[in-house]
Amino acid sequence: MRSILFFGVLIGYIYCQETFVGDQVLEIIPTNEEQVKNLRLLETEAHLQLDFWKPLTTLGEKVHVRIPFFRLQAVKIFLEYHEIPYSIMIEDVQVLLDKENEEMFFPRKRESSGSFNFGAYHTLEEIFQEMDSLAEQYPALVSKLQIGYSFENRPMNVLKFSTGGNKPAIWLDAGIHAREWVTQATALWTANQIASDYGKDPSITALLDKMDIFLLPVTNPDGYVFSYTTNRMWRKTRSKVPGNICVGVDPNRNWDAGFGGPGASDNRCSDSYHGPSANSEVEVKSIVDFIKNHGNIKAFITLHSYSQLLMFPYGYKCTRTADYDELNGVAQKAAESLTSLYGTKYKVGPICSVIYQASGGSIDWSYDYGIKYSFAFELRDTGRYGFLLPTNQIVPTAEETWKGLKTIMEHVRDHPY
Ligand code: 0X9
Ligand code: ZN
Repeated sequence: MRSILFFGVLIGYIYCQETFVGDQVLEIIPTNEEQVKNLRLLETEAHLQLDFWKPLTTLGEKVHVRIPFFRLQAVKIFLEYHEIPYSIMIEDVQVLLDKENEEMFFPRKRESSGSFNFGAYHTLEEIFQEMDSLAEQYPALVSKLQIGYSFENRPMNVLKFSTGGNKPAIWLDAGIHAREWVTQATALWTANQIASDYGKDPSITALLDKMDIFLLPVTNPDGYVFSYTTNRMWRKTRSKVPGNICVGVDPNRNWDAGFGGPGASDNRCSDSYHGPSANSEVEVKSIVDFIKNHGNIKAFITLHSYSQLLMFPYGYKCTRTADYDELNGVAQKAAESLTSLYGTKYKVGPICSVIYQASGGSIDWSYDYGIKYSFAFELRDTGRYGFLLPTNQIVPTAEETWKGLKTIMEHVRDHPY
């Protein structure tokens, strides 16, 4: 029975899913300006269909790029001709995908207890079911609200953790980029943790006695479904414009913060396309409206992967905010606490210096809107698996991230403004 099921799934997968057989992810570290220049050239060659997992920034900074199998030879010849050193980070992307699929299809539910398996990547439906079940299980603390619909009409489901009334609140979202699967999974684990810690963990109890938490585990539901069913490497939304072949907008270039500036693309086909106008993506607009209507959000935290970074504004410009010292202090403490669990090292700093200049990002908007405690995490790993983090790392990632989140939340709780 099991094997029939397995082959059924496998055949379905072969026929529907885009394959990445023979695709490699290369790590390239440019060591002089000439190499940077040549890499920029490579970047602009759309026909090569290069997928920059970690884009080119400056001299000495790592670049991670997935190269389709049929372009591999040409790209390697180019790199060798220009004496640009590279190494193979992932030998065959499809091998990792096959492993992920194998892990996914069987142990999604713990068969004996029937309870949710947090150490697996779930379908959107399963995630929504688990959110409902948390609200059922903890009716005095957890409720579900819908803040809007995605482009393809999927609900934007938020969990509210509240001991009553409308208190000042913390906003937490994950999965704005579809393929960053460990973030949606971490958010769900976190939801369960918050609910079960209330009344047991004095720190979370004190937090929830003073503040509410809003958690949006799947910010880009259309993209998530598409990455699950069709193209595991999908990043953007799935919005369509009539007459245009390229689908989707990078929802983390679509916020009204330096919109259309450096680090965003005006090419519809690019993975960092900013969209026709700020808030053009209904998913982004729904969050903006919710935050504005709420009127009392004190922290805005967003989960991305990968790279192991804890960042704060700005990304659209490279100047320090007035709150640099405080935000840097909190982030350092949070990263220290995160590292204390399993030794996972994080880099801390403003987006522009830690990762790259990028405009239209969510936490820049939230900060400029007046939400001082605005942070972005880039969860595990640093490239060994990249977006294809094995399922056995989901729970450890969530556990360590929780340490960091708690440190930030405690600071927010104890520093009202
Ligand atoms: O480029 C991004 O949007 C983020 N990196 S990712 O690899 N997850 O795509 C960086 C986010 C920085 N945050 C903002 N620009 N607000
Ligand atoms: Zn991201």
